[in-house]
Amino acid sequence: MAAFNNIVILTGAGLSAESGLGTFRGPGGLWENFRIDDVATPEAFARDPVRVHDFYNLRRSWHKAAKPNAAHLALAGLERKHGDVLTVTQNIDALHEAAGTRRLIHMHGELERALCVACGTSAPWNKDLTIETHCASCGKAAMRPDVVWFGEMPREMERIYEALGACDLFISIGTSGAVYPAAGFVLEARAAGAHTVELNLEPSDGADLFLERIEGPATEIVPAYVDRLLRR
Ligand code: BJW
Repeated sequence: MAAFNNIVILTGAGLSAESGLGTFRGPGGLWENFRIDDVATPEAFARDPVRVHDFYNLRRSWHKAAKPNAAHLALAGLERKHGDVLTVTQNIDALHEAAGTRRLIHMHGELERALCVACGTSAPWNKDLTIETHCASCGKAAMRPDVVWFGEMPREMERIYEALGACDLFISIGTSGAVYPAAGFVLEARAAGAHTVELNLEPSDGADLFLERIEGPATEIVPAYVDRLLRR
């Protein structure tokens, strides 16, 4: 059993890269072909909802073909064997769930949910969304992807900060550290006295803030790290 009691794991797009889902930043990232200001802000949706729906419909179509990879499976195994693990993902895909992770927070929302702007109802949704899609609850055609755009409040922040304040191991995986508040979690964990580890293809923007760093593809370094943890 691992020598740590309370583990918080933060994941980002790099975790799902080897499942065929693109990252945002860097060469070949989504932001090379789409402008943040066109597709990932509430103002963009107000200005041109069709363009934003097209972006997320495309992402939903990629998502249908994606399967959890060895890193998702290793993290689900860690939760199963260790117990006190909270996974906080910035990813809107459902690959953690598909791998078997149960204690999970989607801080940036979920691709397979739709949110009614008129009545606030969030519901599972795995088809294309359009400006004509009606809310099953209030009947209005006011649906948007249930995701968190720039300038919006990420989900379940109170629960996340509480877990960070009580953790003794914080593991950050496949995230560039470019987006807040997630990029600041390492400092919260450090303030709580936790050991902090970054597992990433390359050093993130906040790499120096971590006490331990391992570089490489998630499907290699995550299963190896989890094995090591469980053997301690
Ligand atoms: C691999 C790999 C492999 C590749 N193996 N690794 C403080 C300072 C300045 C600005 C702000 C600030 N606080 C807030 C802001 C504003 C803003 C912000 O952060 N702006 C920045 C540009 C600076 N933040 C917000 O607006 C957030 N809201 C907010 O702050 O509310 C107020 C608040 C205040 C206080 C407390 C709490 C709240 C909302 C942010 C919403 C982000 N939304 C997006 C899009 C929506 C979802 C979607 O469409 O999918 O979320 S943007 C996009 O970036 C997406 C991601 O979740 C997020 C993070 O990206 P991620 O996961 O890190 O991916 P990449 O591509 O950046 O990095 C991938 C990494 O993987 C790379 O390092 C690769 O090397 C690596 N990699 N292959 C291992 N095989």
